[in-house]
Amino acid sequence: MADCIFCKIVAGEIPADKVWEDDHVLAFRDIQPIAPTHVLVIPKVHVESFADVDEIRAPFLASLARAVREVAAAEGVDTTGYRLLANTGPDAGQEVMHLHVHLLGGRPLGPMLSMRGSGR
Ligand code: DGP
Repeated sequence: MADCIFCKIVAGEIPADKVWEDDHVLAFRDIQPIAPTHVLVIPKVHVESFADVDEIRAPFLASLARAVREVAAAEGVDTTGYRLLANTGPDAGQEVMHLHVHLLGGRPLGPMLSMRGSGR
């Protein structure tokens, strides 16, 4: 998609620190890491979010799962643990409208959600 920054990374038009890829999925380091391991795993095809994953776009999901497994092992967080996070839509603060899974690890990650603000 023309104006999508992650599509440009897939196309090689913008540089990225790539750590894993196959025909369907690319994994690269987040430009603003919040943990020692902070890798983004994305489908090469443009899909906005998990809300847009249907039967036609679903084939990348197996690659995504494999990427997570292999990146976690390569980063040495497969035994210590890691968090997968996919911000979806405005309340989650999704900034880049191309589906991406954050793989975070390398330190204790604390509670899943910020304790600030109301839970309800
Ligand atoms: P989210 O808030 O879930 O949409 O996270 C988007 C993430 O994408 C954010 O952590 C920063 C990262 N990011 C944005 N632009 C670039 C870029 O050009 N290169 C890389 N490597 N990461 C980017």
